Amino acid sequence: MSAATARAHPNIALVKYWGKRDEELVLPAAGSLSLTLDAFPTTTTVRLDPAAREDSFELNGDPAAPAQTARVGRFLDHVRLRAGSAVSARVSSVNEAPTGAGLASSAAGFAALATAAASAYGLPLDSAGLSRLARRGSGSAARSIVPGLAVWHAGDDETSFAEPIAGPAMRMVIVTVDRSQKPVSSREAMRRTALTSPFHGAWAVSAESSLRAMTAACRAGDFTRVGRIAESNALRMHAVIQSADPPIRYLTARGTAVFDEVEALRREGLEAYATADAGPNVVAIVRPDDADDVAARLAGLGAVQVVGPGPGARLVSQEED
Ligand code: 2P0
Repeated sequence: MSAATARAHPNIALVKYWGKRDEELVLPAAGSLSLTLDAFPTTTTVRLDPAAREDSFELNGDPAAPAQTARVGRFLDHVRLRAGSAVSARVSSVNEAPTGAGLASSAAGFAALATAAASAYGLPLDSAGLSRLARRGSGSAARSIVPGLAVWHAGDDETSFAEPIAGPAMRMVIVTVDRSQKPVSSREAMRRTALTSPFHGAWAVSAESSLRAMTAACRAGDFTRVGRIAESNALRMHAVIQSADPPIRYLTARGTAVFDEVEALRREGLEAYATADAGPNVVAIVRPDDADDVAARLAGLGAVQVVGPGPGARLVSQEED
């Protein structure tokens, strides 16, 4: 019986992915760029089980919810189609992200699952191939295949994968202001935004131009430009999300207070920029030497944690018959 275990980490985007050009292939409306973190890994084992009639999925020691199990099963169907296999699998996953911090992400989950499943089903894939495969599970997972800074090209099915890009040294200060479940999933909110926001087209055009500017800023090692573009891009994403009908507001007053404090820090000469994903929590982007000072200043607004660049997805172990 073939089995493989892989580990992957979540990522935080500096240019956000919001909206799909193709739902089936998970092709994004625009490219994006992120930092894979050195914290909160997901470790996933895929064990082929010829005796099993269907796939099973256990998360942190308990059977996962039916919708999650079905999503894992659909991903494995795609792997089996490519591998020419009809064998079911037992999947078990351990996620080390604190509940509700917004980091128990599908990015780390599907990057680990893609890496483990490719090995267990005998699909020999390089990093670009694994990134394309992970993308089919969850778009942002394409980026968690890659260590550190990753640029995910919008591309087509063949060319839409993430690859590493050099950039300035940075740390992120995660400020968790609210641990409750988000009201609307990213997938559903993206769909609603694309279908109902009058600004969606402008968002996609602006995201591509932010990505070009961000790529140049990364290559130049220009922390200030990276931070400015990231903050502006994050606020534009939240603006387009809020413009959906019915509206979706992920940022709350407590998160906005973190944006305010980050701006106040800049006025004082401590350079930090803010970003936020599809949830209430905010992340400050800082130079490594400033991380502890910024974390101390933001600690009054939520639970803070400093994180840095982390490894790409990798196999931890493999077993063959
Ligand atoms: C990002 N997010 O770039 C953006 C910013 C959330 C806000 O990628 O439908 O879970 O599985 O492809 O990858 C969240 O989207 O969506 C996301 P699917 P995914 O990080």
